[in-house]
Amino acid sequence: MKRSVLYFALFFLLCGLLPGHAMVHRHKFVLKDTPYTRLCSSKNILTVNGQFPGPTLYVTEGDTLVVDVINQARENVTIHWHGVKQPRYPWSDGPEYITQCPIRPGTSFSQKIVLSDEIGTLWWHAHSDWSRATVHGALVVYPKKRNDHPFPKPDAEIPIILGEWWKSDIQAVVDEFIQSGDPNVSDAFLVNGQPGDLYPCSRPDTFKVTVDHGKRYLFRMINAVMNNIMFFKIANHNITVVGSDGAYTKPFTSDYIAISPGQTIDFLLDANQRPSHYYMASRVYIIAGTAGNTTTTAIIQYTGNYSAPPEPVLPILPDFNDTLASTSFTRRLRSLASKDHPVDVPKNVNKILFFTLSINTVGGSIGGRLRASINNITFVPPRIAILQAYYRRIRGVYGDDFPSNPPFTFNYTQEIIPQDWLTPQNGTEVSVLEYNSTVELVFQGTNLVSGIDHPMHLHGYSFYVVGSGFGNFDRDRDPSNYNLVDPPLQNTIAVPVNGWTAIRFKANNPGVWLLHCHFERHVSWGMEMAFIVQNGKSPDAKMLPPPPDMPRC
Ligand SMILES: *[C@@H]1O[C@H](CO)[C@@H](O)[C@H](O)[C@H]1NC(C)=O
Ligand SMILES: *[C@@H]1O[C@H](CO)[C@@H](O)[C@H](O)[C@H]1NC(C)=O
Ligand SMILES: *[C@@H]1O[C@H](CO)[C@@H](O)[C@H](O)[C@H]1NC(C)=O
Ligand SMILES: *[C@@H]1O[C@H](CO)[C@@H](O)[C@H](O)[C@H]1NC(C)=O
Ligand SMILES: *[C@@H]1O[C@H](CO)[C@@H](O)[C@H](O)[C@H]1NC(C)=O
Ligand SMILES: *[C@@H]1O[C@H](CO)[C@@H](O)[C@H](O)[C@H]1NC(C)=O
Ligand SMILES: *[C@@H]1O[C@H](CO)[C@@H](O)[C@H](O)[C@H]1NC(C)=O
Ligand SMILES: *[C@@H]1O[C@H](CO)[C@@H](O)[C@H](O)[C@H]1NC(C)=O
Ligand SMILES: *[C@@H]1O[C@H](CO)[C@@H](O)[C@H](O)[C@H]1NC(C)=O
Ligand SMILES: *[C@@H]1O[C@H](CO)[C@@H](O)[C@H](O)[C@H]1NC(C)=O
Ligand SMILES: [Cu+2]
Repeated sequence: MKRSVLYFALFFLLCGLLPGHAMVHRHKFVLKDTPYTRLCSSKNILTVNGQFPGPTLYVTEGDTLVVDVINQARENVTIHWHGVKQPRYPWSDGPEYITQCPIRPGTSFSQKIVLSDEIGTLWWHAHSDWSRATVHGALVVYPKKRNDHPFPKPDAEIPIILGEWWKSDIQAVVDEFIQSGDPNVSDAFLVNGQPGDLYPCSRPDTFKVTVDHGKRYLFRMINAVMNNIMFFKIANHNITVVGSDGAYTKPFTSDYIAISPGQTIDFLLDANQRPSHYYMASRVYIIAGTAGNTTTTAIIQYTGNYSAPPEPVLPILPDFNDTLASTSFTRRLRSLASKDHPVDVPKNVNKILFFTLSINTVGGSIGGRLRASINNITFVPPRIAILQAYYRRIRGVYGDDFPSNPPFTFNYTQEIIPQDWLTPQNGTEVSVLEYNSTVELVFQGTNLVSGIDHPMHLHGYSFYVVGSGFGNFDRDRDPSNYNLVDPPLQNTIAVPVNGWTAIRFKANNPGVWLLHCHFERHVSWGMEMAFIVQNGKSPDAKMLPPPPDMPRC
């Protein structure tokens, strides 16, 4: 009897079912072309398991996922786990030709996704060409003790994924855009895959959330849009932001959201208004041009017996070009920095990097073919993944001379830029960081060709956003205003147009990690680079070996 109890306990222990024990979850992702109809027309899109948006995965803090990615489509694909640090295990991170070669049609790759301290909302998406337009989904990370949130317990939770729809095949859009200047703008923005009431042929499928008066809802918002920071607002309701990028934030109340592509925002909605139907709406923030007529909507619908208005109330979003609305929302994000959720901001920096972010042209004239660069280097993808070349010491794939500073200092935000500064250099360079170095990286937006915000995303890490401002970063003046007390912990941060943002992180995750703008067109133009974080001395500070089924080039 005693013995069987022991076996029983052992069984549970081994299965990881005892509370506090990390679980391994297995999933299958089948990539295939699937017909979908939007805006009155049908086309085949690349999906995971036939779903658009793709499946939501649920895990608990510290768990591990094993996802068998099976490519039954006709194109190369890779999958990235956005915001998962993958300690010492860059092999499953996903960016094409950085950490892996593509998963070719008819082949598969079993990806191990290792969570550590991430908590809240993250996501996954394709990281090859523009296939993330339709290949993406939410990754929800619960705290170890379910409902042990540092905010009031929500009665229900709702993932909200902002996306985009092109009537044409996405590959055709990319092919055309590589030949010409700017990509065609999409034909619709989406909430959870649906354009909403304001677009043709969309009304019956508009996404609806039913709420009970007096209850509280946790919205897990992901910006999976390709090329735009988005404004979002719910009519007649304030919201309380409680998390971003897989970390808690100090709660704050706002009547709108600005969210970068790549970023996630968790917020609470108290259903405390007159029972009715209300729109939630989202549209682009852009500094030049026009937003066009692009508002995507979903509906908050109270339960109960009342007469609903003929149309839900539409919220008034910030002006499409309201830079202050975008940057001031982002600047309100703060870490909890509480006893239970302390911050660990690096204080003594021993590696300082200063990266300019520019739009460029080939041939040096405005109107020439567009490129983009970091420190004046347009990234040229290698033919073999950098991680594999690094691990196997294959020479000639990349250089390790990525400059810590731009080639020369000038007024980066000045209005008139000499034409002969506009052409960048090409390169496949990495920046090498010693294990455990404490890094400060200042992004400086430039006005080359034209200034624009850049949502910068770092793989393998979360970083503290210690400061930001407009104009040129001033090394003598600006660091004294850094927030080292409760800076937000992000993996994606919008560098303001013609401004700067300073981040800090400790390089304690060895591997090859991509840094890039999360505007897809800027990546296509070359706004990316990679870090190699060297191994430390102790065995637990070294990269783990690759899995046997690593895709080959
Ligand atoms: C891009 O837009 C132009 C103008 O509307 C159109 O003629 C062209 O077919 C579009 N290209 C793709 C790939 O959809
Ligand atoms: C575009 O504008 C028209 C006219 O104002 C309006 O009826 C339509 O709903 C708008 N569509 C979107 C997506 O904003
Ligand atoms: C939202 O917050 C603003 C400012 O805090 C306040 O003036 C307004 O009354 C609030 N609205 C609702 C619907 O609670
Ligand atoms: C809803 O309210 C109306 C008027 O207040 C009433 O006539 C009707 O019976 C109610 N219906 C239900 C299902 O309670
Ligand atoms: C935004 O655009 C409108 C219309 O194009 C213009 O009148 C306004 O001055 C712009 N606002 C800003 C802050 O640039
Ligand atoms: C840089 O250029 C901007 C825009 O022309 C100007 O406002 C600013 O004063 C200049 N800064 C310096 C340090 O010259
Ligand atoms: C970028 O590099 C090219 C080639 O060396 C040079 O001509 C150009 O002036 C540089 N531009 C800037 C802004 O550094
Ligand atoms: C960089 O590569 C592009 C082609 O991708 C080429 O057109 C351009 O001339 C190259 N620039 C330099 C400075 O070599
Ligand atoms: C790295 O830093 C941590 C503290 O932040 C320290 O505990 C560890 O010993 C350091 N490791 C090395 C190899 O320097
Ligand atoms: C798919 O990936 C393989 C391996 O890297 C490469 O040789 C091939 O050119 C890729 N195909 C396309 C269409 O990019
Ligand atoms: Cu950018």
